[in-house]
Amino acid sequence: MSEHDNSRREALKSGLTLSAFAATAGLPFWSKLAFAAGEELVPFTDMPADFTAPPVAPGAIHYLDSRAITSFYTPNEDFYIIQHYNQPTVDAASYRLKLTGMVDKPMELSLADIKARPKMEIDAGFECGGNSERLFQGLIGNARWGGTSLGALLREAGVQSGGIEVVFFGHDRGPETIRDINVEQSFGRSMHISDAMLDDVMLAYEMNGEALPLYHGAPLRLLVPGWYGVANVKWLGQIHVQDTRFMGRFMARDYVTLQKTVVGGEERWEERSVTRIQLKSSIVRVPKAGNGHNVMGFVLNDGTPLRAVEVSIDGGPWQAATIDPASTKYSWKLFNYTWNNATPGEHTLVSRAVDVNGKVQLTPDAMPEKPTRWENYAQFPRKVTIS
Ligand SMILES: Nc1nc2c(c(=O)[nH]1)N[C@H]1C(S)=C(S)[C@@H](COP(=O)(O)O)O[C@H]1N2
Ligand SMILES: [Mo]
Repeated sequence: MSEHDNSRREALKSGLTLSAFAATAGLPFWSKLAFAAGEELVPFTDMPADFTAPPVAPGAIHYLDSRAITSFYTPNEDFYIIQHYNQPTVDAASYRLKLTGMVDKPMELSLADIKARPKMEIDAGFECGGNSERLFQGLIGNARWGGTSLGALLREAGVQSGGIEVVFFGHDRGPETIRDINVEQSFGRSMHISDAMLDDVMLAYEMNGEALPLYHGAPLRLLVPGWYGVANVKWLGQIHVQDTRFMGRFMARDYVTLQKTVVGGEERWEERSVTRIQLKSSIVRVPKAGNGHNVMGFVLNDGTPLRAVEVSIDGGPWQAATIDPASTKYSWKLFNYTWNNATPGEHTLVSRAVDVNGKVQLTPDAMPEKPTRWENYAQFPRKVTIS
């Protein structure tokens, strides 16, 4: 089976519609377009001239320069990095994953035990829940993750009745002040048991075919495809099943979206933990292509199949963009729109994603009132100058 057949099959599996395929047939893959030799990028005039991504450094966060996205898989060296405490070095040889709480069979698994379990691999892209226009969407990446099923492990351990919440603790720790009380706290996130049991949730020890790098949670992290990055607990040390909601910082205080909404006919300020990725696309690069231009970007969401990605130039009609056929259910979807006859001067370019349920990525004006900095999924108009 050729590589093309393979990616086509993957994409069909992911539910990309056949018409999206018909549209891409015979066109070069997005990634090949992006790699065109001697490619010249049109400058974004909405971006500071000196905008650069910082080099990866120990203990620091890292974001990428979204103009430089040229491959379906983000190289491990450039994948964004966020941690709220330290970056613990966990010795792989003595590593043990503890499974505790409301299970019939508590466990302690070595890395070898985990690797001996059936292996699964998934392409998944995600962004930090705080990713935004400020960093030109640089807190983002897409990788092939290798690991083993969380649900299968939980089933083997036997979750007891009443066990409704699965909590994931990392090895990283830091000081927290909670109502004037100082404690040293571990990074922790949780999921409802029904989400934790979903087929695609995995304990990942590989990233793009390499051992999981230190900065991304070596030797083991949780990977929840279709969810914001915060769900993917790095340096995973303990999984705990309990019968109450977990109220740690990253579930109950931080990464909580505050949004004005109507609850049973009453207007309320809803406080909601950041979970599934909201439907979002963004233009990130505009290279010259022969006599025309390519308008390139990405789509992320929770894995719901897409109906279309569209681009509008200077407020004109929405035009269908081509989706990279290498895309899979949970990967990011890179897209390209071929822009012909661009006239010299400044132009406004914007993309929007539409899913199979007819959900359309919102304009900034149509976004719900949402004063926190989480979940920035509005359409992002970009400005370029054609010389
Ligand atoms: N243990 C641990 N896991 C963590 C975090 C953390 O601070 N500690 N940060 C989370 C957040 S907020 C994000 S966005 C992702 C980033 O994953 P990456 O650094 O591999 O891109 O990791 C998540 N997992
Ligand atoms: Mo994050």
